[in-house]
Amino acid sequence: MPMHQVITLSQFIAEEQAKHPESSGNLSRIFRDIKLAAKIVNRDVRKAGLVDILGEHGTMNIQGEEVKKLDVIANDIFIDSLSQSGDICAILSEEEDDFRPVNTQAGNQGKYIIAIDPMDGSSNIDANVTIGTIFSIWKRKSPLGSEVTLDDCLQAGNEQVAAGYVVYGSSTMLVYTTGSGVNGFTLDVSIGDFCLSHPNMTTPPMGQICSINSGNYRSFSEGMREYIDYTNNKGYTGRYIGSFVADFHRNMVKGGIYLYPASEKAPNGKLRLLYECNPMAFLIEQAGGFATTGKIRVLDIQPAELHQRIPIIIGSKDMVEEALRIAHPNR
Ligand code: AHM
Ligand code: MG
Repeated sequence: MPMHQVITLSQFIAEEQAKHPESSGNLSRIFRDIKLAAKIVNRDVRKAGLVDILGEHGTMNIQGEEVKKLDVIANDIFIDSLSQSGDICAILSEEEDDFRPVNTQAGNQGKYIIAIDPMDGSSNIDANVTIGTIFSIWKRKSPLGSEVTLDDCLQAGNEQVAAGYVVYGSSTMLVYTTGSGVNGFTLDVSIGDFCLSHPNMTTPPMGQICSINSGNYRSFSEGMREYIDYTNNKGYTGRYIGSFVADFHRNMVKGGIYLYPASEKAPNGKLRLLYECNPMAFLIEQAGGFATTGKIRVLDIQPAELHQRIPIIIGSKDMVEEALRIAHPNR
């Protein structure tokens, strides 16, 4: 693409905003902060094997500083950056027990709440495997100026105004939706900016990839075991990285299905509704796919607690329907 045709994330967001003159620009400022945090985390991910970052959380590095693990570093970076703009009133992080009210000194004027999984797939960090960051944004219900409440934080996924992820893979990409399609931006390290590389992303209705931890096969329900047998007989390709962002991104691009069902070990599944499932469900629906627990559309769930886990089946529409038909015939 000739130089003059490059569209950066900031330009793209400004152009999108210009289409909605009534918008206040708050979301654009939040995206500016996400972009900055993603670039800083990307820098740290790219040197994750080096001494300052590797090592057990709590031990000292050779400069006598405390070593922080990458998931703790990513959490700190995103929280610091997102606390800056004044547009956010609370941050929920998968790394923290409770929600964190921010901008309280500025009079609780933030309109938005953001949930983040700062470092998804963290068990893969030490093995140099693709990891990611996931985010989900919605509006508070309580009046501006008042204290943010738990009720503000526990809203269904269909209330999201934006969601996205950053995937730190062989290149780093930021993919997001604000409810009018999905767009992907690749970090061009030579200019230090995210550039539009995947406009209007859609997922094929049918694919060939099935992503599931089949090590849990024996503790899945009979229906789920039957579905896995079916996919094997059909000759689907098994691909499972164990980083949700990476598995999701590949499947969205190529067509596929990701499942983390209930098992004996994880009776409610493993993935978290607010930090992982809702944002990815919003993205996949915007890309033409679907996400369900097996019983209910993910985006329709009323959350009961901040760290709620749910079973999830997500991906290409026809593949999700196929899985529902076989694994959950009586839903
Ligand atoms: P994390 O947020 O602590 O990294 O946990 C979530 C991860 C997902 O990224 C991944 O799909 C899943 O856990 C893998 O779990 P398992 O190792 O049980 O298959
Ligand atoms: Mg995660």
